Amino acid sequence: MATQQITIPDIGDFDAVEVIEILVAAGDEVAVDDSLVTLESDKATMEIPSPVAGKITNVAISIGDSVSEGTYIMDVEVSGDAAAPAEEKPAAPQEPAPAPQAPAPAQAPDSAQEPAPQPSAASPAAIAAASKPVNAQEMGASSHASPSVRAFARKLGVDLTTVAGTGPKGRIQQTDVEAAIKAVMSGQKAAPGGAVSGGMGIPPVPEVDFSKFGETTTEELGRIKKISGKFLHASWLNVPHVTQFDECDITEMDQFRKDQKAAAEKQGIKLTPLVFVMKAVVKALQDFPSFNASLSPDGQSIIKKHYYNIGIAVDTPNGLVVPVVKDVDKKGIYELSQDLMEISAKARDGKLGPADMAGGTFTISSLGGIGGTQFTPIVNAPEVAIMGLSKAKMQPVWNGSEFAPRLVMPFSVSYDHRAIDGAEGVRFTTTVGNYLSDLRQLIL
Ligand code: CAO
Repeated sequence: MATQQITIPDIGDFDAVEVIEILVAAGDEVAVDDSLVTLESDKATMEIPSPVAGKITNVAISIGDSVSEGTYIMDVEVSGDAAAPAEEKPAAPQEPAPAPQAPAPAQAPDSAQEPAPQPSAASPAAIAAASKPVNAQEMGASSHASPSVRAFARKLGVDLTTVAGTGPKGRIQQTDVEAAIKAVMSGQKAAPGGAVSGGMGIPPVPEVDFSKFGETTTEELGRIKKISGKFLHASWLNVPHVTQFDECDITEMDQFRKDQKAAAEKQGIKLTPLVFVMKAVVKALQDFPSFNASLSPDGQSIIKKHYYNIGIAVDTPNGLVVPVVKDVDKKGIYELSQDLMEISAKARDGKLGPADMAGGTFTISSLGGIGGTQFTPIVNAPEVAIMGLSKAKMQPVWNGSEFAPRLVMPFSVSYDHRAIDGAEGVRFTTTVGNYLSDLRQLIL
């Protein structure tokens, strides 16, 4: 066994660089390329790897020392054949000097290569990362940590900008990263500005004192907004959404609606396009059962429902509610209009009970009475799809020989991509559009 003196290899243009971390102690076994010490200049942090495998027998430097190329830092009792006569090259590393690891600019691509930790309600590591998206340069600029600590943090998905360093000059050490993870696991996660991640594993929005910029007033959110907000948030985070946009020609449908309007009014019923859409949607749901379904909680099965209860998003002074019209497949246009009028009135009067809002299989959100061209509704999970209706407009449409005035309604369907493929998504919207363009198909 030969003892080899380890010296600082060629570290480029750096001279008199401070030792900020000693990563080994006498008695430790090291392999080739294991990091021995961390150096920090005013421009970069770098780790010095071991050129040989063996056992550390002496550490000749202390934290805070200044070192340059050739400075003797420690002795290694070289194991096996890797041993080389130390006296041959007493003042230099045995092997061609490995380049110091990652001075600052090199850290950026290193961090950038690894995908940023994905927020996940289920992953404690991702919760630890909760703060703001990790930007490699930002990390380099704002967090004081050695490459090995950065690598450790990256491995566990911890954003170093959220970790308080307890080392010299606020340097973040491995123990700080471990403490940050423990804090998250025990529910004490503190993010910058005192904001709390809410356990959702997503970066919190920074807290801002808006009154610094002008006068403000603070109003508490209404009860319904608070409740629906939680559901929307959960759906937004859990459901991989895709929104398919489409449009359909409802000229004939609307003519039929107008033809029926007077008769309907005599029965106290207001016919709007929505009820026709409900019927067309249910027919399409029968053609595409994956849209009238839910995923099992473990995500391994799809539960197809053989009943057709359509939730209708209703705008009320207190917020959004989604009462459910039951058995739409078994009801005619008048009965559906009656149901719709009743639940809308109940919703606006704040008189909906839990049973009125339970059991939906698919939701429609209609903004067509207000305006807009297209929007991306949020799936009403655990349902897997939702339709958004926008305002129909008269448009010139080419019919093969001339432009004809047609009433065209834009609509969209957002769906859970785990349950529904893109091709299925557009087949569904095309089918709904075809039914709405020619209502006769609904009786086939
Ligand atoms: N294109 C053109 N006109 C439309 C239309 C469309 N897609 N949809 C409705 N209209 C017309 C109706 O025909 C009616 O006009 P007339 O009085 O001349 O017949 C007018 O717009 C108003 O309709 P309405 O909104 O009262 O009735 P509706 O059946 O279309 O909708 C309801 C009922 C409860 C869905 C609706 O009142 C509502 O609350 N919509 C908002 C839903 C919402 O907020 N969704 C957002 C959820 S995400 O935040």
